[in-house]
Amino acid sequence: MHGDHPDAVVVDGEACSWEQLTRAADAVGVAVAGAPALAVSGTSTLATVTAVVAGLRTGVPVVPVPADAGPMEREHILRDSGAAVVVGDPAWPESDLPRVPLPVASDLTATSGRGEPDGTATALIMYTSGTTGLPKGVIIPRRAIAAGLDGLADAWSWTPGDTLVHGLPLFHVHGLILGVLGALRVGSKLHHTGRPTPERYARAGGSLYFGVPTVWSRVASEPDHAKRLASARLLVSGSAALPVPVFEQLRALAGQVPVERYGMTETLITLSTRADGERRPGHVGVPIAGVETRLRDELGEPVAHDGVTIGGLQVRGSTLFDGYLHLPGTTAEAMTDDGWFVTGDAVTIGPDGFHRIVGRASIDIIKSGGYKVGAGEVETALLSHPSVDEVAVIGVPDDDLGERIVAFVVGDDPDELTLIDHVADQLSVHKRPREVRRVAALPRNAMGKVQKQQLRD
Ligand code: MLC
Ligand code: AMP
Repeated sequence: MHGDHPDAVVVDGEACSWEQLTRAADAVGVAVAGAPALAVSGTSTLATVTAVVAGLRTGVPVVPVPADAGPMEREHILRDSGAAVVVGDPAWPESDLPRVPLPVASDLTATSGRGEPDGTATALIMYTSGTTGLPKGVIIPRRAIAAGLDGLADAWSWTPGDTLVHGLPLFHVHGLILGVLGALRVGSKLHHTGRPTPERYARAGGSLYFGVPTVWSRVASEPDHAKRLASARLLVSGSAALPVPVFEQLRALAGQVPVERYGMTETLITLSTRADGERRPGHVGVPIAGVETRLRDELGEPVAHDGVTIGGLQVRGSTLFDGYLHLPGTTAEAMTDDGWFVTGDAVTIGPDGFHRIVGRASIDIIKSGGYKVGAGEVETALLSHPSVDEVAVIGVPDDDLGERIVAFVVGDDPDELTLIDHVADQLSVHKRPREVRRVAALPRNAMGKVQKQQLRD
């Protein structure tokens, strides 16, 4: 392969060239070809990258399972997705799916000549939380990934000359699609740091860095490490709002004005400030190529693009998903009659086209450390404990995490640690409440609906 490097892909200390990755993936491809979908535990390892590339090259949809998922959440994902094979050998006692342990002995001749599927084929089924119920499978086609990554390469002047550095989980859009498939599509080197600590970011010596705001806030709070990012070309933040003070600290310490971009699992990344344009604190810039946006009020009427009036953001374009798996009704509800996706985010658009994310329409969607958590999911998990009679879960502002999960519980002497562990027994580790507060009663309105805003206040 022209221009290959022995360390083209480095994940938590393990390195390989693109050719080695391709060979390893094609060996897996032989074992999984024809499966309706493959599941992989999204650990931050080269094995995960290999499994994902195998699925893409073979045309088998990939289901990345959160590496820290509790048994109940994992079982739901495995069952709902229809995955018929697991690549790797994770400790999933409840699953009897056949396994393809890695590495597989390479046999390139068996795969040569097979073409990759076209853009309409499903690349990934990624699970995302809603306000209630279990996470939904988001069907992401190959064409959305290609369009989204090409749009970002254009916005960020991302080239094969870059070395991308990040330490984000390999089971969400940010770490996996942007952070792995982006580097592979552009042909830039990838250095995944394992845990995204300020020290590892400082030592990596890359040109392009990705992080969620929690990562950037931790970097900014360690000035010696932050200063070493001065040699980078571009720092990119996304998945939650980057606090303006963190934006300013990065500018002061690293001499870097971060680029902020916005997206969703369903739409991939749709808005960004540009490497060659203005980077304004608190703003996520303009649509990437192939994406259009508009604002609507609750009645579906247009909202002025005056930089002040807040409306519900709707998007359309080439980066959108193909629907929620097995949920045509939910998919239809998420779209307008004229084909726009309703994001649920409250936004202003300025006369200059700059977007500002003001908040979310629903109090029941929490973003903690960049992870999306549905309040209903955590409430259901807590209600299954015998000492809990009633519960309300909210996100409260947190300097480090953006929001932290707090549960208000009415019940028979519930023990805080027991309840937190009870959630972790079912859901992902990061869906655990940080705090459980015992209350005599939940505030309710005349209709009996819990007044979560009052709890937050
Ligand atoms: C956490 N811990 C708890 C706890 N919650 N312990 C007890 N009770 C609780 N309720 C533990 C953790 O397991 C960890 O333990 C320790 O406390 C510190 O946890 P933390 O504060 O969460 O920090 P950390 O583990 O370092 O994680 C921070 C982070 C992580 C930023 C690295 O949140 C992260 O990777 N976020 C990225 C999420 C992401 O990729 N989102 C993208 C979604 S896609 P221990 O033992 O492990 O130290 C998307 C679209 C888009 O949004 O636009 O990109
Ligand atoms: P997810 O479903 O995990 O993909 O999360 C998508 C949500 O993350 C969006 O609907 C936004 O609420 C939030 N989000 C992503 N990027 C940003 C950003 N730059 N600023 C504010 N919120 C963001």
